[in-house]
Amino acid sequence: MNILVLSDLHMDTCDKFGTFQWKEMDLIMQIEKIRDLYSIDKIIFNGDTFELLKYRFDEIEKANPALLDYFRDKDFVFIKGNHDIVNTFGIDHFQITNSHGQTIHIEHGHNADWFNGSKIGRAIGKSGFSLLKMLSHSKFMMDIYLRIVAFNDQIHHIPKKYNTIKYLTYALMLLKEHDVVILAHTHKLESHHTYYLNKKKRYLNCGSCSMGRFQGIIMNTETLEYEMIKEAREKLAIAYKMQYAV
Ligand SMILES: [Mn+2]
Repeated sequence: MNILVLSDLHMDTCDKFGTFQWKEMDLIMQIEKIRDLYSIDKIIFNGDTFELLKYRFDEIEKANPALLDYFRDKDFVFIKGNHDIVNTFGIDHFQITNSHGQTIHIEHGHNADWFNGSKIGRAIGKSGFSLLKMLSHSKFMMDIYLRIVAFNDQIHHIPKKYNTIKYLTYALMLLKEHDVVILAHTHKLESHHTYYLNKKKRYLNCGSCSMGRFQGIIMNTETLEYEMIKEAREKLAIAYKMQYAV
């Protein structure tokens, strides 16, 4: 089976504060192109598909109706990330065992963070998210919350992608049990190989499809051979211009 793992689309309403920066039909065509080219059997969205910490789901849906339809029609797998945890659909992780008994473990990776990965952090996060869930029923309260998040975003943070060792450490722990671990969350494409008890281990990070980029991992689940896709938005724009003469 060939799988395509994509993540961190951070789908939003495509306003000036958003980081999705995809025209929905362009993204659908890009996914379909890869699906045909590599004979993909399953497409796995490894978390943060939706930017639900800044936008309401119905707002995102209204701005991207074709993409939401596309997601519903096809046999896609959705894994939860920290930005779409308030969403009701999506699973915590996804595992595949091939005919050799090798396992591929796919999860978003935010459990490596203190906030999401420790008992206290999780408790705070859990109550925060249940509060958010309650708020999301009230448009008025949600609007206030979204304004606070937008303000908080302007305060400088070191992005996760500049400190990825934490996630590599977390992946190494998972690799004691699994042959392949695919995380996301850092927005950095990565691949590392190592050996444990005479078995080859692979940690991959599928990068991000936000900001109009197209990054991901294609893997043959039997041979564990993989390819990393990295297409810059400029290159994609040129390809579309040539293909559709726009
Ligand atoms: Mn994330």
